[in-house]
Amino acid sequence: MARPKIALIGAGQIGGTLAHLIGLKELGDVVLFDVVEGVPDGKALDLAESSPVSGFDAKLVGTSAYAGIKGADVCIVTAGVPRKPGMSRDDLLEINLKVMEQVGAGIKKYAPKAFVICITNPLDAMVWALQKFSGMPRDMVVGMAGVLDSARLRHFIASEFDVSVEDVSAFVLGGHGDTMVPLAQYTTVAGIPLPDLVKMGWTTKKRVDEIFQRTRDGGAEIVNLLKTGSAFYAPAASAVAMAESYLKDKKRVLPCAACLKGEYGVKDRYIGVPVVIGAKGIERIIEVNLAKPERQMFEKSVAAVDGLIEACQRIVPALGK
Ligand code: A3D
Repeated sequence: MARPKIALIGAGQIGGTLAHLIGLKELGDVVLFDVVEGVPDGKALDLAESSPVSGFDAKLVGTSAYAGIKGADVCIVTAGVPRKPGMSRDDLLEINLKVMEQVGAGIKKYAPKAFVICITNPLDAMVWALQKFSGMPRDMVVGMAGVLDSARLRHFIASEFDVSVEDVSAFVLGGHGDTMVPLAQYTTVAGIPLPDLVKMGWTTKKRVDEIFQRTRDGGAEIVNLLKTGSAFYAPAASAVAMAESYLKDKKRVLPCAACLKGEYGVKDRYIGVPVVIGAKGIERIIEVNLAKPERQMFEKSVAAVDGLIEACQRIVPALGK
């Protein structure tokens, strides 16, 4: 069977890291696409030259022509600009919306059957716009944010308790921004929920709240340290987990920005919720019970995403139809 074709639209920090991880995991052949000529070709060649040493087989090519993504099975979109210190994700909206218009048209024309993972910020609005611009089925267009936000929380919890990250699971729901909602009762160490660990004296409620806030600020913490650009290793690893679940029909349960059709009382909005990703794309949206304070935080998060969607519709009125 031929290897799957994975198109990476945007060959910057995340795009290059994605290509490397996809090669190392032998998930498929990679096409790196970018508007800056030479960069995708240079990264593809450099990575291809690493393959004999690392011991993986994958065809890696670069292109600045959308025809290069023809027939891709998966498209991962990072095209656009990242934020700088002092900027919020929402400050990127106008410029990245124009980029989504071009990317949506390119995917529609050359890879209409692909499973599309959007990473470009502000995530919940960009993935919504990308689905509209591409006209692709909603269950085949998904946003990466929850896997990353949950991974940050898992890392912080594992460090706090000095236990393996493998034994920590966590769910961070809602929009990918300051209003994201970490769920204490669904954050567990070897199945023991966080509130029980507080009762057992492993930590305090105050400390849990600090860790939750650090998770919400996780992106900004890295932006402030790097000074130029934003996080890329963990975002790339998170998107690869989603692509792998689709390509191998693993049916993993992952928090992703999915287009809701009434679940959680939300319609026609992309928002972070647990989903099952398999060969049919988003195969199921899981509606978990939210306690009152979490439900209120979730609704605040949805309202923040609504504000971004309205801004998109003001810039491109056709999106309002
Ligand atoms: P960067 O290294 O700047 O790469 C972006 C690439 O997009 C550059 O190589 C650009 O040349 C390219 N590009 C710009 N316009 C176009 C276009 N019209 N068509 C094709 N390519 C284009 O950024 P990055 O890789 O660090 O981040 C990419 C995006 O991901 C940014 O919007 C970030 O804010 C976002 N991001 C999201 C998360 C989430 O968790 C959702 C995390 C980290 C970064």
